Amino acid sequence: MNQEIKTHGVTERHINNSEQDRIIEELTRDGFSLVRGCLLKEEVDYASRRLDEIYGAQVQEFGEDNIGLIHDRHIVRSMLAFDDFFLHRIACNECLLEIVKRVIGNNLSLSSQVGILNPPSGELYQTAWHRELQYQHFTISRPIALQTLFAIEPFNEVTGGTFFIPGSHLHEMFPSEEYVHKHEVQIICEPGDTVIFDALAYHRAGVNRSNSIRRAINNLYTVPLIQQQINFSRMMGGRFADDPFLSGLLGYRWQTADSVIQWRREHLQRKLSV
Ligand SMILES: O=C(O)CCC(=O)C(=O)O
Repeated sequence: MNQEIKTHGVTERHINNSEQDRIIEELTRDGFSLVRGCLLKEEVDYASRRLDEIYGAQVQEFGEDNIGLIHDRHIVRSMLAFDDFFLHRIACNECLLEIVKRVIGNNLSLSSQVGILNPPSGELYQTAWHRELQYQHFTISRPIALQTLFAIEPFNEVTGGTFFIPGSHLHEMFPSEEYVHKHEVQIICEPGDTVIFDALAYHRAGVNRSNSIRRAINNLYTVPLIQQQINFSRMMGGRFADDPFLSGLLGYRWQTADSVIQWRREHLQRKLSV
């Protein structure tokens, strides 16, 4: 039991009434929070196998050399368009989706879903510090984009668990080298655990010094002002278009209208169906 914290002259303070509140407080203050046990062991095993299979098919489709040329080696893209498991159990995971909705609102879109197959001792692009909203040096009073990073293998010092700079989503500039060395924090967690983080928080993959692949899955949720990286609704070919939430998540609802008449028709249809 923690000792009660004494304060002096404090008239406003944050009070958490649930575990979800605690995670949201940490996420908004530090820029990231660890959520334990989002997947069962058999789901972790399934995700691991399917990541390798889908990556194999994507490499075959595009060519190993071409994937290398665009620095996309060891990256699996848009798994949910190939296997509903990645839609229902990963993008819509019940441990995380409620938190995402509470923080950025119900109107949201999935900008990208990516599998990362961090190879042993391999240098991935992601080992360099970055924010997911790349080239952006602004901050914002409320989060507009969140990520969920699922550990499919153990994240630790040897496998190269992800590093974060606490509070970096609240500052426009990337900090100094001294600050980074002093304050970077490595995530240590088990398969099935997930880091939820603000897409403006600086992070990087650690270098994998183990003998095996460190797999992870990264989902980027945004307010629908931000364009999707890959058009999931087109890839889904109409599936889930009638689902009130999934039509937004997959981007059906936020498509740019082709004409004024189409825009008006869509709005009329929505009005009439309420
Ligand atoms: O693999 C990791 O630990 C981090 C991945 C990452 O930085 C990213 O996908 O943007």
